[in-house]
Amino acid sequence: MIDLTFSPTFKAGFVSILGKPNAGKSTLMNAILGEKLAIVSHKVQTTRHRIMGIWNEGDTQIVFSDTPGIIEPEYLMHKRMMTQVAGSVKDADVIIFMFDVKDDLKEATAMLEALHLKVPVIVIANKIDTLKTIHEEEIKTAFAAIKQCKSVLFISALQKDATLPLIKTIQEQMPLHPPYYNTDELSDRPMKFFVSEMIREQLYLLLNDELPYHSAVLVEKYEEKNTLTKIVASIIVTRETQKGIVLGKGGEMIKKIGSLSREQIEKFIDRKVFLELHVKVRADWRTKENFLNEYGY
Ligand SMILES: Nc1nc2c(ncn2[C@@H]2O[C@H](COP(=O)(O)OP(=O)(O)OP(=O)(O)O)[C@@H](O)[C@H]2O)c(=O)[nH]1
Ligand SMILES: [Mg+2]
Repeated sequence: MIDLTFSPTFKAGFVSILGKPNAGKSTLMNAILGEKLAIVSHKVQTTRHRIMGIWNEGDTQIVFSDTPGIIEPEYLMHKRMMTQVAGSVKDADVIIFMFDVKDDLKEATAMLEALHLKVPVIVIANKIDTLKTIHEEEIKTAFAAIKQCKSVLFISALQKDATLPLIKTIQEQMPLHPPYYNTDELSDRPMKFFVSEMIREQLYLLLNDELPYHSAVLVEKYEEKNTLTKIVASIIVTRETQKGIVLGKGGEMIKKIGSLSREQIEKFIDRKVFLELHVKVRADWRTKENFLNEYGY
């Protein structure tokens, strides 16, 4: 139910965060919301879904969408990821275009231009903590040449305070509109989704090379018991050899994945969790409609 007691001066709108993989989009959304909604890793293509994070304060509601990094799709799952990006662009009142300040500037402006955006764009040069000198004027001039570009901000998404000027800039662009979601809601996604993401995050953090890219997580059971929440989930991989790696010697790896995921889930839901993990092999799940549908892509 939407709260209808909002004032006529209420502002609300959708803001999509776009950019290359690993730019820091999920880190930024988490910093803005002060809550870890989106998983983060040092690897590219961590985010696979559009995840809404709802920012409420006073007479403003900003519905952020974290999105998968923009890539040239190589298989069906990638195509579905890019469909999520396109959907978030269609809804947006404002776009945040984020790039790593170490990235090639020409490539970054070319990517933004290729998106042919119709709404105001706020450009964020992220990870300023990683460079000694930043050529701010050169970057500003390059983006000023793009019509929709309203401003360029230089931040480090790792620092929470960094998001304050951004919020102010977005607020100026928000249209008068009643809230889209209840003002106490934080996301559009159900708990099961966050649970599967928190397990997937551990795969990105603990497993090397290709494995995270061949994996999906499916929550099979989510039951609230009296004193704890019981969760049964499956880690899906594409080959038997990968199953062996996920299990590890004597089951060491799956134990580690399980206990680290459980810690994260307990922190998130503020309850004790019993987590049971299984590993399943589904060859080519990333290219098969039925599996992608089943796994939420
Ligand atoms: N040094 C530094 N690292 C950052 C900053 N912002 C993000 N990172 C790191 O960059 C890596 C990628 O961050 P993510 O937030 O997962 O990036 P993303 O754009 O969501 O990536 P995809 O989901 O793959 O598209 C992580 O290791 C972050 O900790 C920053 O301002 N400074
Ligand atoms: Mg991400």
